[in-house]
Amino acid sequence: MERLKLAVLGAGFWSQFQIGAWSEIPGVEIVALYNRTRSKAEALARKFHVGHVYDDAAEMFGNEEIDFVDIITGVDTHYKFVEMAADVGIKHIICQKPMAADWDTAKKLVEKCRQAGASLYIHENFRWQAPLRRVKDILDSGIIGKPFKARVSFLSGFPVFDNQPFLKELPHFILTDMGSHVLDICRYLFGEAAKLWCQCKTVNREIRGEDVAIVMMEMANGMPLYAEMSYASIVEHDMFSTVNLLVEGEKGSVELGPGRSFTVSITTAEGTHSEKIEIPYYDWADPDYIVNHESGIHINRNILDAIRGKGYAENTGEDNLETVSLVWASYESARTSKLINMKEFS
Ligand code: 89V
Repeated sequence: MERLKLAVLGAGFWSQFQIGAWSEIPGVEIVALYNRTRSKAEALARKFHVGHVYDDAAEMFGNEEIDFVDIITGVDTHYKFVEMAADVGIKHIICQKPMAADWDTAKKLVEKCRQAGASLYIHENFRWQAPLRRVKDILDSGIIGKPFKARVSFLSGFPVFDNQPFLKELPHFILTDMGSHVLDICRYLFGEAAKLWCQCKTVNREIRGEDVAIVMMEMANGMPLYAEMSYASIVEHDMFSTVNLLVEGEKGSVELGPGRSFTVSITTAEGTHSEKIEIPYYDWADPDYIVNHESGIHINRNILDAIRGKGYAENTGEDNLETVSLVWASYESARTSKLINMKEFS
């Protein structure tokens, strides 16, 4: 199989896990690594045997033969690097979530790739977590019947700011960081939302943005869905870095949790059946984030297959824009205390 040439932009906290995930997939060669601070790129390149290192992205694009890029830089630089890649004619561009720091830039970014004829993929990995794939299979199997309500929760007190200090400075934190994941999971499992209402709070006074949000949705099929997310929770079963959920259907229910037990339970009139989803160990992954880091392998494989023309990518820029619209509609609702009709949100 011909190996596709990948250039990675960014050598911060998240890059080591994304590169680790690429290292598990045959058919990819990371030819170059760019980072603003060269020494960080050099250290990561040594660890993963990447041949060329740059601290000038334009120089990298000029020198290297590249089939696709993976942009894992700070959110404020996503547009700049996506644009740069599209302008040099790269046809497959992966960008870390959230794709942009605000709604207008997100729309501009998707439009830029559309005009350039480049396929944009957003690295929205949570929906690829193995326990969530299992829940989706169970829902699709019909065993619990038609779902009539659901709750999706992320409640954690994990010191996320220790590893990613920039999260403390974000003017909008919980919905851009975790909401991107939680709301995308809601879409993955239950389709699009028709209406939503949101309330946000800041509990931790050391951070700039909010760290708690609840989003009440009416899905397009009429089902009510309660989504909650918090980095201020002191709870018995911390959920970092996955979600817990309960879906009730006409013939039973399915539950994921408690906490990070990766246990999926199906309850019907016959009783409850529980199964624990085993997550393999990888030496490049952080055990605290294991289910999250492992999901990177699945999303990367899905994107790679799409690049090779085998199947379709789930996380395209256009698809992810729907998730981003829920994030910003939630902030709008929290700001105005109003119910948002998604058809009117643009
Ligand atoms: O996956 C992420 O977006 C991370 C974390 C789950 C740690 O909040 O920022």
